[in-house]
Formats: sequence, structure tokens, C-alpha cells
Amino acid sequence: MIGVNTLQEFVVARQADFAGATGDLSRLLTDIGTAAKMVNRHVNSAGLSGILGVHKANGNTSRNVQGESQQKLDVYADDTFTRVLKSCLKVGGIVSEEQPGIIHVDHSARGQGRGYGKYMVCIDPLDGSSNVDVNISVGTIFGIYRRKSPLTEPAVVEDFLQPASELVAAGYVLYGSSTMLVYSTGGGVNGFTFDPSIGEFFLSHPAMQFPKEERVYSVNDARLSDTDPAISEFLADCRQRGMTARYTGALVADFHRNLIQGGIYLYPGSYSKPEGKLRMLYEAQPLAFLAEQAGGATWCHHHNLLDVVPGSLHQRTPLFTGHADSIARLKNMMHASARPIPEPEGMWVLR
Ligand code: AFP
Repeated sequence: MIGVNTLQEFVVARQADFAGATGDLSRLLTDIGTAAKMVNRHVNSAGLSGILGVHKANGNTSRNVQGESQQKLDVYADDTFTRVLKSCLKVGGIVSEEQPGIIHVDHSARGQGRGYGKYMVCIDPLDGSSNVDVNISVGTIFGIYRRKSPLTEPAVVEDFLQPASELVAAGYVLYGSSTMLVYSTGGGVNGFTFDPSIGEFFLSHPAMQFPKEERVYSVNDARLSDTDPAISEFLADCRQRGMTARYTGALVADFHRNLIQGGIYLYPGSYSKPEGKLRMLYEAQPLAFLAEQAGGATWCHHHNLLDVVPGSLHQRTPLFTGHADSIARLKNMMHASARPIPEPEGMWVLR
């Protein structure tokens, strides 16, 4: 890989590792890089460009499909990613945390190609958006599946309801003290840092792996009173081992730190809400794929999250992801728990 530097060069060079690769996925990944640069520009100047605060339509606060209020930047990021992805000939459908259903991409209608593309993109355009107004890191998360239905027809929900083990690629963008794009197509995880003076992402973190050490645990401890006591037991054990707590409220930022420093992120289900808060398609699955590629693991109270088939587009899931040793210890404690969180009924089918 000597001489490979920019995201685009790297993606294209990696394509050669896959026999019969056509370059379609490479094009899609570089388009995601382009959308990330556009969102990055807005995130960086949010305080100056009047784009802080909640988004309003007809004088009312806008809400997404899950009833959560939308920030102006949520709407901008959703708009930007969907616009760029729709122009990518290989994309046949998009689902976004901010939109109720599938966004179909019919290229033949615009005389740009034959029917619908073969890639299905799941996206959380702006993860942790409540951090924007207080100038703390936010992110974008994406996952790419190969569609199962015929290319001549609009995509169907089942094209997106696949286990994370079937992801063709996944990644995130972290808009932090510097902006990074981290992705995997299944042959390891690589990270790229954005150089704003040149306007390019450059390879800065090749072959990312969780380090040997377990240093950090990330959890919102306000969510622990109504969950499996094994989690509190696990956290006590983490402290005993000298691990420290760090939690930003943006999953991407917490995941990234834990990947670099060695740690685990926990967002459990509760007895009253066994499915937890985080979204399966837009948050949990892409990060589970990346964690595995980086030598880590992901659990969701009862299963390896990679094996779980989501039941609906906006399904939520408990999420424990990070260092493989931390996950293994947590699993053991959960298995021995006197009060496990019940499995959400009828939501998941294991392969
Ligand atoms: P928002 O995108 O609505 O801010 O949610 C962020 C998030 O899904 C994830 O990024 C955080 O880790 C988690 O929620 C924080 O949730 P709590 O506020 O309950 O800790």
C-alpha cells in the first residue's frame, strides 16, 4: 500500500483485493466521503451560520419518525447524505434514522441507468445531535447491504432487514477535534483524517485494532436503575481493574475513543423497555461490524448482535460493544444473572 494516501486512492486500491470487483462500492464509499465533507463544513461553522438549535416547520419543532425533536443540523445532514447517495448510480434504496420509510432510487426515471442500484444504505446522518449546541463531537454512521430483491423493482423492507454479518461495508464519520472517516469492507478497519486546507481525507489510522488494554467504560449511569444488576456488577469489576469512565452522549465518539484506547460502550435495555434506545440499522449494526473487524465484539443481552435479524426498519436494540475481553466478562456475568432483561418478544429471528 506504499504511496496510497487519500481516501479515494485507498478505496480504489483496496478494490483490487476483491476478485471481480467492479468499482461500484468504491464509488459509493467515495461519495459518502464527499457528503461527509459537506456536513463537516456546516458542523464546523454551526455557531456562525445560524444552524444551531431545533429545526422548525410552520412554527413547530420538527420531529423525526420516532417523535424525537430534530436539530437544524439533523435536517441538513439527512438532506445532504440522501441527496448525494441518490445521485450514486449503484444505490437502489436508502433508509435514514430521520425518515419514516425507504427512499427509493430509480435511475432509469432520470435516464441515468438501468432501474435500481444494488446497494442498500442505512444511515444515521447526525448521531448525537444534541451535542451540537454545546460544541461537543457528533458523528455519522452508515451501513451498506447488497439488495436481495430484483434490480428491476423498487427495494423492499427485507432488503434492509439483514443481520450485520451480511454487511458489505460499514463506517462512521466523527466530527471531533479533527474530522475522521473510519470504514471497513470486511478486510480490517482503516481511519482517515480530514485535512481542511486540502479538502481531502488522508489515511492516518491504518489497520485499526482494539489495543490489548481495557481502559474505558462508557455508560449513562442514569439508565442503570431499571436494568440487569449484572451490569452494575460488571462496572464495579471494571473500576476494580482500574478502568475509567468516559461518556459523551454521541455513540460515534464513545465508540471511537474505546477503539483507540481500549474500552466498552454499554446501552442496556430495561425491564420497562427491553429493546433499549439505540437503533439497530443505523447505529448498532454498522458499529458491531466494525468492532468485529477491529478484533472486538458486540452483545445485546442475549445474542451476538452480528447474528440478529432486525424485525423493522426503526427497530431499537440494547448495545454492548467494544473490547472482546470486556464483552466476554460482561456476557459471563449476564449469563449468571438472577434478573436478566427479557428478550423483546417477536422482534428478532436468529439465523
Ligand atoms: P441523539 O442522536 O438523539 O442525540 O441520540 C444519540 C444516541 O443515540 C447515541 O449517540 C448516544 O450514545 C445515546 O443516544 C445517548 O443517549 P442518552 O442521552 O440516553 O445517554
